[in-house]
Amino acid sequence: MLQLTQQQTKFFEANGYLRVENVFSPDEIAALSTDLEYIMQTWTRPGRGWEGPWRQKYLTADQEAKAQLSALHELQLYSAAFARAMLQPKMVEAIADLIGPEVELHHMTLHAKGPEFGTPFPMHQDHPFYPHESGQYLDALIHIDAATEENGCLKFLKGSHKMGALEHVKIGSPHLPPDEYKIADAVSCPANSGDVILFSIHTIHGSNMNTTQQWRRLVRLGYRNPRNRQTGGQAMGRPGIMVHGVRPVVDGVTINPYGNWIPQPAKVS
Ligand SMILES: O=C(O)CCC(=O)C(=O)O
Repeated sequence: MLQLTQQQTKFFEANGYLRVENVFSPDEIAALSTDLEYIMQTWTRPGRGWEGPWRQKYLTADQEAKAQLSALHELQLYSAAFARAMLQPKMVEAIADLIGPEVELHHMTLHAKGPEFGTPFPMHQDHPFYPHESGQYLDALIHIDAATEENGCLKFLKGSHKMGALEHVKIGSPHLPPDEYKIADAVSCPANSGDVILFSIHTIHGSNMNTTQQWRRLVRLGYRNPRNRQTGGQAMGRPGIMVHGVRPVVDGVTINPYGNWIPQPAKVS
């Protein structure tokens, strides 16, 4: 069943991103929010966020010293509500409309910007973090909290996905040269709690500091068409959960459910 309208699909194809409203119900978000509070108190410690020379361009010395981000990978390992979220039908069907019919989860990551000094993100593509052969890869940002101009909503360079994979500065976290790719040229994409923003692995994006008194909590899920082979980076070689359709046979891809862990042979006494 198609989840997206023709107009939404066209917007995504032209701009490389799309905000889909009310994907998660208030009850679903309340369950995710409660579990996230527990996860953040129990399993994460705020850190400085992404490093690199871009920080001097984006932040004053005081902000640079105080900037805070809490991040954690694979929240589905910590909470059943997040395990359900990765399969949430409205979200997964919207993704299948754009890159399917087969869709495989690649990863899930929390980005929670701390209050008052919530770390910004420099302009970048997600491609250098987990490069794939084609653009048949989408990131989905579940908005646990509303994202606004003041708390650091996402900002996109419209149509930049059409440029394909770009060379990034590899000092600290991969990012694009701040003088060439300016956050001021990007379009803000504020969103409400429960909305999902979809964007291509090639879309250039970033976000400003969170200057409000509350945390800004977004969770990113990376989804690919399983025919799109990964060439390096995070979670390389790890098979993901199929969230839409069935896994096709893909040349060069072997499914090793035990990842890189090789069981030791049993001891014979
Ligand atoms: O959370 C943000 O503000 C930015 C997230 C981002 O850049 C990403 O997920 O690639």
